[in-house]
Amino acid sequence: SRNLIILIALICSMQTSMKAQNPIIKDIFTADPAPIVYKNTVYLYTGHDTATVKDTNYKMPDWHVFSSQNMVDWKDHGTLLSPKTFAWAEGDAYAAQCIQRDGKFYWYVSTGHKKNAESGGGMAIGVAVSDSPTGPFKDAIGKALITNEMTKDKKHGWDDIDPTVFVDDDGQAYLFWGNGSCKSVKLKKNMTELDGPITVLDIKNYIEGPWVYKRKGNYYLVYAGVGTKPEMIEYSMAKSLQGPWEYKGIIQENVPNSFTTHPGIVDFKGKSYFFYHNGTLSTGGSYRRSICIDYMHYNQDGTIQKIIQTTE
Ligand code: FUB
Repeated sequence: SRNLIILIALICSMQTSMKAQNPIIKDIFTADPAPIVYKNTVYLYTGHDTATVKDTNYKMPDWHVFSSQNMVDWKDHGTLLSPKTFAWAEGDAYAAQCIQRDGKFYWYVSTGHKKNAESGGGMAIGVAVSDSPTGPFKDAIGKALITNEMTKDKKHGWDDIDPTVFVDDDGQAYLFWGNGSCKSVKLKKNMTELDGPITVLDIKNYIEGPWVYKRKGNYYLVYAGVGTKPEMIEYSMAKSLQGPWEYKGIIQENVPNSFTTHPGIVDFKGKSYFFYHNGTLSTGGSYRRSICIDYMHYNQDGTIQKIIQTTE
């Protein structure tokens, strides 16, 4: 029976060591998670906070990619993209998302636009492309895909941030983005040209950070919402991407020690995972954020159960 006790203790300790600890990345500060699954591996595209504890604004010089086969061990592939990749860009590397289509990886990013003939500045959306999820990535079109000038509901110079791209079952691709309001436009099959007018969606409590996907016939728009300040993760559902979008409530309450949060969602090996960021790493904060993961569960009617933040 002593051997049995030792065996049980061994199994328990193995299970504990298989659990990821939140935040999942501890050696640098990461924000704005955007996961995809490709060939049995999760690739996680992130922003990178480098502000000091005294800074009162973002310092985000580049984007990183991490990968994992078990959601526990994450390999850092390093800095695979920065605003310097785009000749027209300058400033910070805000939220981004990479998706795969027809063997190519398109990494949509929000960053500052230089003042030039194409834009008077402000935040813009660009797209980089690669044959591999870990690069090398290059500017796909040599100019911004969305500039501040192209969107009519200009609330401020940085409303064109936080791109998310979704390809529907019929092959039509859509770009969603925006701070203050959620905007949408169709993309051509080449993923690098707009294919129609920009529309503004009517989404309750929307602030920023949209994440769009489809599951069992329902479209989901998950976003950082107003909740009570700081931000919470809220969501709306629709039967068509053209709407109407029905507000469904809060998925996750505001996160510790950060006034922003940002959703990223994937299904992997039969489970649904919810990625977000908070400020819980020691010396962390609103400009020194860290990515976390928790399980996500759906109800029979497709609505999402509230996610309790864990440290494991
Ligand atoms: O990381 C910079 C900005 O903060 C992102 O673009 C927003 O979504 C918020 O997380």
